[in-house]
Amino acid sequence: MSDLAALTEAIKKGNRAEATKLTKAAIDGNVNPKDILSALVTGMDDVGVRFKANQIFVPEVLIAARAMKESMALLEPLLAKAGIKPAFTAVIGTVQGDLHDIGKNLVAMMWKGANIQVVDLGTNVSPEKFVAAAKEHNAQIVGLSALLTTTMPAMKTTVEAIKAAGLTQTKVVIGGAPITQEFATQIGADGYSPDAASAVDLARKLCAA
Ligand code: B1M
Repeated sequence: MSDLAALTEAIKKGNRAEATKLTKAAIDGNVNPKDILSALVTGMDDVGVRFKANQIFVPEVLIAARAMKESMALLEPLLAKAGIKPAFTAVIGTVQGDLHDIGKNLVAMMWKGANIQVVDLGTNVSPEKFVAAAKEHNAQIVGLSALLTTTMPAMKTTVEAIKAAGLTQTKVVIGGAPITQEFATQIGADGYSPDAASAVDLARKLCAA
């Protein structure tokens, strides 16, 4: 017997033991992998909504993301076998000169939770490395994070490098404590997101277009 509603609840609560148990039960019960994935994503979507509304905070998001990750590890072989692919691919990193990665990691986790394939380049990432990874992985979206006012110019350089490389279909989204929509517009980024949950909405919006 499988219970997808309970699986969604387990993700919402970040109960990884329950989430993996229910994922295994669903797999053993031959539930369509797509439906299992949908139950997991619904749980993470709810986490995103509550995080945006300041009803929960970073630790709860990390705990839910860990439950999601462990369930996904069980599900991934089945998804691959069934030919179910992630919605799209994103490359993410903290820009050159900047070593802050907590916010960037949150965005990466939320994107993964939304069934987006994420290539995480880490911190202190040069514009050239972003371009090379976007090309290599055929990324629909590139996410740049910066926490320092002194590294904000590296976002501009990276946006310019992506455009100069001819990656006109690749959307660039930016975020981080000192970043604003005004700055995003000024440097020609395709979008700005104030938090990790909104970054999911933004990626879905930009990549559905
Ligand atoms: Co640093 N640091 N730090 N730091 N640090 C800040 C950012 C600072 C504001 C502290 C202060 O002075 N009050 C200040 C920056 C000042 C400025 O530029 N205006 C600062 C400084 C000055 C520095 C150093 C220069 C200090 C020094 O050495 N003299 C140095 C720089 C090192 C470097 O990067 N080259 C430095 C170092 C460090 C540590 C290594 C000690 C550590 C980082 C550890 C790590 O990341 N692994 C650290 C930390 C922890 C902080 C604070 C305290 C917390 C940052 C954080 O993780 N917040 C920070 C002060 C503060 O913010 N209160 C500070 C939690 C995280 C969840 O939030 O990253 O904003 P945040 O992410 C949010 C949103 O911004 C958004 O989503 C997340 C939430 O949902 N978001 C995105 C982030 N990226 C996004 C990308 C998106 C979309 C949304 O799309 C792609």
